[in-house]
Amino acid sequence: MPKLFTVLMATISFILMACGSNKGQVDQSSTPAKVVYTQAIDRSINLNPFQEQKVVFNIYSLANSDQNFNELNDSIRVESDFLASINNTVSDIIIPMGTDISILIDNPCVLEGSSKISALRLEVQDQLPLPIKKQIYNLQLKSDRHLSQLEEELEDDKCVIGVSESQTYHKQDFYMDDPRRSEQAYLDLIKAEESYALFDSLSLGNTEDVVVAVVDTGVDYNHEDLKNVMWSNADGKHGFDFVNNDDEPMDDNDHGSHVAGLIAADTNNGIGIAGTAGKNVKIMAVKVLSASGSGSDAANGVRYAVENGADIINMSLGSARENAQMAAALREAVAAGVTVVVAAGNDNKLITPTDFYSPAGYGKDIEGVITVGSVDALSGSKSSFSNYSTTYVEIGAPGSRQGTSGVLSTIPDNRYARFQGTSMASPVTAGAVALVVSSLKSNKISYDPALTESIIVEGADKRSELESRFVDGRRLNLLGTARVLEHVIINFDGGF
Ligand SMILES: [Ca+2]
Ligand SMILES: [Ca+2]
Ligand SMILES: [Ca+2]
Repeated sequence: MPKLFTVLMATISFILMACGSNKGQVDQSSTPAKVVYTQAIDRSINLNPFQEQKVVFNIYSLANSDQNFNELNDSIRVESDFLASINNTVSDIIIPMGTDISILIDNPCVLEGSSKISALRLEVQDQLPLPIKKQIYNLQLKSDRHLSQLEEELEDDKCVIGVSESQTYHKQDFYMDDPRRSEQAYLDLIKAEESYALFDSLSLGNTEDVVVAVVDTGVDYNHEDLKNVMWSNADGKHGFDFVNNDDEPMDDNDHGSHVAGLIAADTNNGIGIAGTAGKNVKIMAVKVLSASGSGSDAANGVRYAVENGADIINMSLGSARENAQMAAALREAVAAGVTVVVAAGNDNKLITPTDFYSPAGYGKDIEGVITVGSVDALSGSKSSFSNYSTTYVEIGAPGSRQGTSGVLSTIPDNRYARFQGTSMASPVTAGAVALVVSSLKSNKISYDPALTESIIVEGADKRSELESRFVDGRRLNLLGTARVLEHVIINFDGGF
């Protein structure tokens, strides 16, 4: 596997960071304007929204999850928050036939025969009452209904406490149907599954997609466990190939596909592995490294990702020298609101101002660029190959597994393989960042990459065995991250 960091003429050649070609133009096609709906009610300060109004739909969630909803409500779409007009607009919104809805019913009231539940009566009566006083009945709306119609229909019914969209919760069997989940010890080390229920609740049931750009050797966008998580532009392309100057960033090395799977392999789909970030992530493939794993277009790749709407960039690559072009691209990315996660390098060396690695060395001084070293998925200690520094390496994450050749992820042609390196630790961390960004966006919290970085590092474990290796001995912990995130969201006073 390549170990050399090659400097070619005036350009810096980056190599991938798994232990283990040429110039393109930036594709200027933009993503479609995002349609944004505000929520019908501010749930962050109203713990019992049904006290205020009987029918409370999460309009934002419906807009994001339901194509039919968007078509029906096309005429009242807006392209920015319309908080001021929400009270006038929301009752015109049509809730489509087939929408899964939950009705909170006063059971004793229904048993007395007092309910009039008009249009919804039959379906509700088909469901047996449980031995509780207030019970949620789940059913589907049998015809399109204006929100105001629904409100009117239910207003007089004393047995109806509240109506909303349904929400499906996922418990510890969240991952059970990814057949190779049991081989992913790295997800256990970072308490991934323990964290998902909290992340879900913090997202208010929303599933806000975030886009993670994998600036790497490309991605096999046809892979069975990746094809459904690929980002696409208006032309149906999944990114760009700076090595061959085309818009098909297919992976001809294996490295980028492995990285992509660690971030966002299609989760709970009955196939292959689970991704660290679960469901709400799209992968943008930005190919800057050739089949041999090197190239000089990494900074171009960063700008492509920023200009095309990525929320997060992962760079599992590096070069052993400072580079002003990369430094500038990183600062621009962060200024544009993009969080960048980079690998620390695999030479088991102390990073210093003179033994400098790019982009890893820039994380120290740029809030929003996170430099990641590797720990072993079983022992939790620093991986033997990982670079280290208690100032430059800001967190450790699993990138190896003792007794095997690494951590399991996707590689081209529907295959799976174990690789090890800080190249693997970085995307595991990028997956964690994706969960944080998804929750912040779902809660309409304006954030910058510095906040994202602080949530990741504050939530990390401080391990004594890593004290001399990484800043504060930090090791990624998703459950800790979710708890810090909860604190941030509860204390956020910017409103919706
Ligand atoms: Ca290509
Ligand atoms: Ca899967
Ligand atoms: Ca940093």
